[in-house]
Amino acid sequence: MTVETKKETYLNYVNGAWVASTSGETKPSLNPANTKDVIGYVQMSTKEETDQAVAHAKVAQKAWKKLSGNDRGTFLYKAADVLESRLDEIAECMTREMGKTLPEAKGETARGIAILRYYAGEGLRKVGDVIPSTDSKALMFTSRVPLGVVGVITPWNFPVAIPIWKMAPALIYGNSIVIKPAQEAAITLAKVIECFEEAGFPAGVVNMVTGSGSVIGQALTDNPDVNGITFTGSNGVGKGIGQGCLARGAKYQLEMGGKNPVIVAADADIDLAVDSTISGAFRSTGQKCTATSRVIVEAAVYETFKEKLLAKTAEITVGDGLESGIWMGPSASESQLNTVLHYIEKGKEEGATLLAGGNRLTGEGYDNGFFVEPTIFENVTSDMTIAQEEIFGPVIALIQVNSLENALTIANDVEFGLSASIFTSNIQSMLSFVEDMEAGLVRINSESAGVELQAPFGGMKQSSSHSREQGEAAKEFFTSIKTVFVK
Ligand code: TAP
Repeated sequence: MTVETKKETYLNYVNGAWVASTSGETKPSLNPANTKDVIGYVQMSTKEETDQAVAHAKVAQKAWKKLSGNDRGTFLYKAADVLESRLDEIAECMTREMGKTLPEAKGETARGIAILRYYAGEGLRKVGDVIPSTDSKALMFTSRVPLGVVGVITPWNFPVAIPIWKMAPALIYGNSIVIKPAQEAAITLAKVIECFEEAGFPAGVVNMVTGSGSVIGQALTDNPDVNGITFTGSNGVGKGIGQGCLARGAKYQLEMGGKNPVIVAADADIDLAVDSTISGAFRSTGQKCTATSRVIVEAAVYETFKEKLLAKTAEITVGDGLESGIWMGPSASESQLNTVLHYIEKGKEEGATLLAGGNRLTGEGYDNGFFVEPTIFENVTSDMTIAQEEIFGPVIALIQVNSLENALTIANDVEFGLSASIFTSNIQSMLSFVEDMEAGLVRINSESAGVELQAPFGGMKQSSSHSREQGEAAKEFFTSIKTVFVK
C-alpha cells in the first residue's frame, strides 16, 4: 500500500493512515436521485489489504484494551463532538449517496452522535458481578473481556447509525475494528471514519477497507485473527458469514431481513393507524429493516382505513431528498429499484389488486434517478410472494381479516420476525399481541419502524442470529465473560 493524499477517490483507513489500494480499481458512487452527480470514487480493495488491516488491528488492540474504560470513552466523546460539528455536511453526503431525504439523514446522523455518547458512558459502568463462592475464604467474580479484533460488515440503508451502533460498543469494551461498508454508502462512512481520525484514536484501533462484499467481507469472515463478526444485511449473505464463522470458531452476530406487519383492529384510532402506516412503509423509501410491508386490517374498518390511506398516499411528494418539500427520495440504486419493480409485477401476476402507484417515475426531475411511486396492493393473501418476501421498497400489501386472531396468525405466517405493531384501544388485544407476536420488537399504537438506542434491538426467526444489538445488550456480543476465583 502507498500513502496518498485523499482526493475524490476515498481511500482505505488502515493503521491511522489513508492508503490507496494496490488494485487501482475504483467504482463511482452515483447519486440515486441524479446519476449525473458523481459523489466520488470508492476503491475496490483486495483480500491482502484486508488481511493487512486485520494484522494492524490485532497489534493495536493489545494496548487499546489496557486503557481504562473511562479513557476509551474519552475518544468516543471526542468522535461524537467532531461528528456533531460535521452533521450537516455528512447528512448531505448521505442523501446524495443513498437517497434518503435530508431531514432523515440529519436525524440519523444525530442518532449516531447520541449512540457514541451513550457508549462513551458505558466505559464507567459495571463489567461484572460478585458471586458467592461455596468456599468462605474465596472471592469469586466475573469480568468482561474484549473479543479482540471485530470485523464489522454493514448495509447501505443506515450508513451512519448502523456502523456506529456496531463500532461504538466494540471499541468501548476494548476491541479494535476493521469495517467494510456497503459499496453504495462507503463515502458517507469514510467521512464518519474521518471523525474517528480527528478524535485521535490510536493507530490501528479503527480501520476501514472498502470494496466488494465477496472479497473484503469474505476475507474478514475467513481471517483467523478476526475474533468476531457483526453483520447487518440480507439473509443470504448473513447465513454465509455465520457458516464461515462457525467453521473456524469465531463469534458472529447477524441482523437481517424483515417482513413487518401492522395490525389495525376494529377499535383502532384509524387516523393514527393511517399516519403510522404511511410513515412506517414509505419513509426512507421503504428501505428500513423495520419498514411496514404488510397491513392486516379488520373487515369492520377496512374500507375506512383504505380510503384514508389512499388519500394520504396521494399527498406524498417524491423527488430529490436534498430539495425541501420532498417527503420520499429514490430507491438507493438501480438494482434496488429493479427489485421493487420486480415485486410489483409479481404482485400483479399473482392476482393482487394494484390500488396506488406501481410505476417507475419518469419525466423532469425523475429521468436520471431511481424513483418509484409509493405503491399499495389489496386483495393480498398470505401465500403471495409480496406477502412473504422482503421487498425493501415503498410497497404495502393490504390484507383483510375477519378477526384479530386471524390477523395474528397471518402476522406470524412469515419466516421473518423483526418488528411488528398493532393499533387497538383494547388492553386485552394489546397483551395478546405482546404475548403471541413472533418478533423481536413489538410496538403498540406506534409504527413498526423505530428503535431506541438504549434498548435491545434484533429479530426472531430468520431475521437474526438471535443476539441483540444496542443498549446494554451489546455487551453480550462484544465481550466474553471471564469467571475469576481468588483464594
Ligand atoms: P447485503 O447485500 O447483504 O449487504 C450487506 C453487506 O454485506 C454489504 O457491506 C455487502 O457488501 C456485504 N457482503 C456482500 N456479500 C458478502 C459476502 N459474501 N461476505 C461478506 N460480506 C458480504 O445487504 P444490503 O442490500 O446492503 O442491505 C439490505 C438488507 O439489510 C435488507 O435485507 C435489510 O432488511 C437488511 N437490514 C437489516 C437490519 C437489521 S438491524 N435487521 C438493518 C438494516 C438492514 P457490498 O456492498 O459489496 O455488497
